[in-house]
Amino acid sequence: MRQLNETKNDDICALATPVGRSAIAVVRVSGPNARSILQGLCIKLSSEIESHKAYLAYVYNSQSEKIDQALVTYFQNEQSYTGESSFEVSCHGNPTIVKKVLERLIQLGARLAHPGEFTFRAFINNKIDLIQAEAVLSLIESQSDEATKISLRQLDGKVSDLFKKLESEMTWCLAHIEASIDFSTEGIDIVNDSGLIHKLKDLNEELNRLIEGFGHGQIIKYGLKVTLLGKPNVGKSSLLNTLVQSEKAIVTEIAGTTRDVIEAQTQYNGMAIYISDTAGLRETTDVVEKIGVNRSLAEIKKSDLNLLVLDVTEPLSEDFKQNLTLFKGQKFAILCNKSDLINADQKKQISQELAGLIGGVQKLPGSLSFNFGKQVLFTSSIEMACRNDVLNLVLAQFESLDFLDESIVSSARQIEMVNMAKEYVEKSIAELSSGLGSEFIAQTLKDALLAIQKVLGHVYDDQILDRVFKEFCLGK
Ligand SMILES: Nc1nc2c(ncn2[C@@H]2O[C@H](COP(=O)(O)OP(=O)(O)OP(=O)(O)O)[C@@H](O)[C@H]2O)c(=O)[nH]1
Ligand SMILES: [Mg+2]
Repeated sequence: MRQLNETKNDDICALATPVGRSAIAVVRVSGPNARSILQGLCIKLSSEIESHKAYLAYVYNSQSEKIDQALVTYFQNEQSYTGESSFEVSCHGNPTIVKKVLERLIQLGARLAHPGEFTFRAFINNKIDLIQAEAVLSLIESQSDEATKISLRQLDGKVSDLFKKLESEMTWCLAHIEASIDFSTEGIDIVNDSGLIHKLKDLNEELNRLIEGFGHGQIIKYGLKVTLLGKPNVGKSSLLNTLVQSEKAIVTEIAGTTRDVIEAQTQYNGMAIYISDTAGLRETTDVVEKIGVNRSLAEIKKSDLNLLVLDVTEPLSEDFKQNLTLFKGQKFAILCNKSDLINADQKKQISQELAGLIGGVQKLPGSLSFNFGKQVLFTSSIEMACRNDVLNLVLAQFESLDFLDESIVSSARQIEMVNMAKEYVEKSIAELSSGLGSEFIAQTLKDALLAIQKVLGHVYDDQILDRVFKEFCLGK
């Protein structure tokens, strides 16, 4: 990225559309001499061209021969994507035409741009901050409607506003701590430590919210992973097939049919949901089945949600209690399957029994929190309503995902910095509470502030720029 920084006064050009044949290909040019390069490319174009207006013009080579007829749009300084003088040529999407246009632009003094260089210039010229630069990339790469919405919110500056607020509040706290070091500072009312602690705790809460939101953002971006677990023969594979509407897994009345983890995907309410069917959990001496059971257990930790499946025609066993403890610290729900085989009274009886067992498990130290109404569902894999009922239950465990108007951080770089800021804010709260010297607390807070400034790109170095821009495609 040092290279981009050192050559930021070059005129750059690139094809902005995919390589190959297409109706139209767009070539972009940006740099201090963009206007004169445009005049050199389209020699018949009036020198009076206005910014943001499309002109139909011929594009010429160095021998003044026509290369193509194209639509050209000029963007003057500061009113362009890059923040510098630039233009776009929409020519016919023939690779030989594109090649000739680029050759001509290079003759006229431009050079081929590096990947992400246009967005880099937008950043350097303060058109966007680093959050927005990353949003450009994630918007191009979004794979679902919901993921696109997150990227758009980042691009339009909502997330940046939040970070700017954090930056200004941290600066305020820092100013007050520094003021108490230097008593001669005038014009600042020194707040007491408890006032500062209160403010820092609010900041910490906001950082925590961002960290939690990151988890949700990842789910929206990459889909939700759900695993079906339970004893053999309870109907896990039947449920998988019903949920993904395809005969993915083998179903038989023999206990121990599924040996491997079988994954299939479905879409529901705009969300991608990946469902894993697993080998039934039981003690076994069968070598292959044993491996399968271990794989089932390994899936638990990888899942966003575990669904423990029961067969309602079988008595609730000790196994159930044990299986429930496997989900410590994780989201889970219970499917009481084969409910087509029992009547309403039996359902009621099972519910009561289940509530008692769960109550027992919850009394254990460090136990699971459980909402009976929200986390237990009677299912029948052979009934029509099954798919919707189960998938609604799944999404209900992620209700906060509906808060899409919230600002979500979705890049690994950003969340690393947020975690770092949180660590320092917590440290500064502890330091303030223990009455440590203001000089030390000021240093801790400066580190927190630096982390937030790096997210926005208000402070940056080559390493940060490299991380943000190296993933970009050519022409962006
Ligand atoms: N009546 C009824 N039968 C079901 C239901 N779900 C599954 N079954 C039957 O139960 C048997 C076992 O179903 P599977 O889906 O293979 O069960 P599993 O939990 O995957 O079993 P393993 O792979 O052995 O762990 C099959 O005969 C299914 O047809 C249900 O909701 N109602
Ligand atoms: Mg199975």
